Amino acid sequence: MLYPQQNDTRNTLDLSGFWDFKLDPEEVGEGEGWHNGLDAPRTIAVPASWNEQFQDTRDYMDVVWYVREFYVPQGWAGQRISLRVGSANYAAKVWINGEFAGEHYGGHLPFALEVTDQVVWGRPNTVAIQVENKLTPTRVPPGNMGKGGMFSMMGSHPDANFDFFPYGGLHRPVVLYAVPQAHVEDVTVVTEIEGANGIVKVHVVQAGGDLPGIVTLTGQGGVVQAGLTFSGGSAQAVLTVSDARLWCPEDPYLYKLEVALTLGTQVIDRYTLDVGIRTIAVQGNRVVLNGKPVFLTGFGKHEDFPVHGRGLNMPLIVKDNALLKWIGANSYRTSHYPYSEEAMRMADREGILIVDETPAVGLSFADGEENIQARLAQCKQQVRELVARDKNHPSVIMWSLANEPLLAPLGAATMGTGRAEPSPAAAPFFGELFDLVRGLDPTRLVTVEAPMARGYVDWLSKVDVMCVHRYTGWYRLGGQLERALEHLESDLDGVYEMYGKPIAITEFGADTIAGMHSDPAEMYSEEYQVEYLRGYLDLAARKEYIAGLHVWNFADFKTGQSLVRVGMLNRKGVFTRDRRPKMAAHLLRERWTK
Ligand code: GCB
Repeated sequence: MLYPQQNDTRNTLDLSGFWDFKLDPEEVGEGEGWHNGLDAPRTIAVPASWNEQFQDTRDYMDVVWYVREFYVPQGWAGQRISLRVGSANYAAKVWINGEFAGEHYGGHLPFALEVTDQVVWGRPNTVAIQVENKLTPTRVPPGNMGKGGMFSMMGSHPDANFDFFPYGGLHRPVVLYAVPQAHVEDVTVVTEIEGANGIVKVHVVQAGGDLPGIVTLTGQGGVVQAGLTFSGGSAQAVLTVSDARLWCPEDPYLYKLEVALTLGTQVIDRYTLDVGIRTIAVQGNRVVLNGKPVFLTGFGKHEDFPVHGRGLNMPLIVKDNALLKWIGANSYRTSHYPYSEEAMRMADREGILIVDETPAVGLSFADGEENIQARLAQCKQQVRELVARDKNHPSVIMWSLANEPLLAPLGAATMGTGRAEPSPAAAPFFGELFDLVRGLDPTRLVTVEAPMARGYVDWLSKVDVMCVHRYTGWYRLGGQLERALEHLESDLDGVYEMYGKPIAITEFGADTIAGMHSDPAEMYSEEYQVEYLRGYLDLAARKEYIAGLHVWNFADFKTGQSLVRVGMLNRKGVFTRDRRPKMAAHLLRERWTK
């Protein structure tokens, strides 16, 4: 799943802008032919969530239609044309000129449909996209789970099994793109280090032809080239870069890789890629980048901003990366779903280490085999699509297969009450996902974020880094920081004793209302957030098994309405939703930029 590219052999046409838009709560659109055009539409911006663009659509979770026209440029004649949707949340169906072109299930990951035979030339084309964002128990992530739902307990509205707002819409650009008949279909790059040399292994898939190719790597140390001979549509090359300049947070150096398919001296297709030469591993208690220990500092984040909702917001990506640098963070997790490809490219450029998470948040194992299997099928699809999309980003160091799966019954898992036996269904479920991801990508680390179980869980020893979430001092022992930290220490020592793996505390935080102060510190005040975070940082500094700290959250973010989310916000951000620092941001900066 290559990112569409514009160069001398390929073209892209970004269909971002104003689209016609209409709600279809009765789901009559397909029967009434709305794919040919909308009667009395309103105007909506793409990319963006629909929820905050109008007053009456905030909680709308059903079917909508997006329609617009486009011309195919004359210069594209003879090329293969596809329509690519960066992210349609949740399910999408696409029509071109009234003819069904394809569909996709699952938000956050791109899909492309070849439409060469459906487009017309010399007059406008119509593209219609039906998007639907229902919250159902069999989706990943799930919603409307009834009594087993984590947030339904608090009467959260909309009834999602996670706290971030379930935005809907065309969240990332819709792009029309053209490639030559014989073209580079896929490229996979794996890097290794041998002494001072970088080894760049390139695997290329060609479609629509059988041309020879050439792969060129340019950067510090000069130009390295190798020929590509295809057999059965695929070819490999191994390039050695002497005295390689390695990619790392302090020096995120990117080499330029070009793959070209050639006919004599003519280049028929070319595709270029940024390549960071780096390795990632776990050694003992440490995460090791290029053979050197790296301590993860950073955050869990969200794609979230007023009005845009979850829509691609390029200035915000730039701003957030600048704030990450300012505060001394070297990493973040794409909680709780894959972020935009633009965000991943920015991380490559800025040297930010990414824990790349699938959309599997709020998984339950208590609602029967049929539902569990339905979710497993989607988790597998999401792992495949995520690895296919992000496999070449040097920034991506770890795959996160899920966030807080409820391995044990809810009460037992979260509060330590009742029977806490882990659900037997979770072991084969995650067993399959581990096998799948390790087969697709043996080069990166893998984790499951904070499985909610008490006591030892056998299959968890498959993770490379134990990522734990702790709200001791907030949801537990709130307001009693001293006791909370004592408790936390013995709790973490216990986890380390059980698994013997490096531990990263990948969520810890306290809701904080910007501008609220108290002395002595009390919950919700800026002082309390500072003391809480300082306590965790000090503890982590004493524990050599702790390999990283991700504060929850980088910024305040939109949630559903519930008793625990004042003003529809999770306020655990160290920045406000509009990116103003709270006192805690200065504390982290002081600690992390030293
Ligand atoms: C968690 C979840 C995260 C929530 C957070 C909270 O454990 O992983 O999605 O936002 O707690 O603030 O309650």
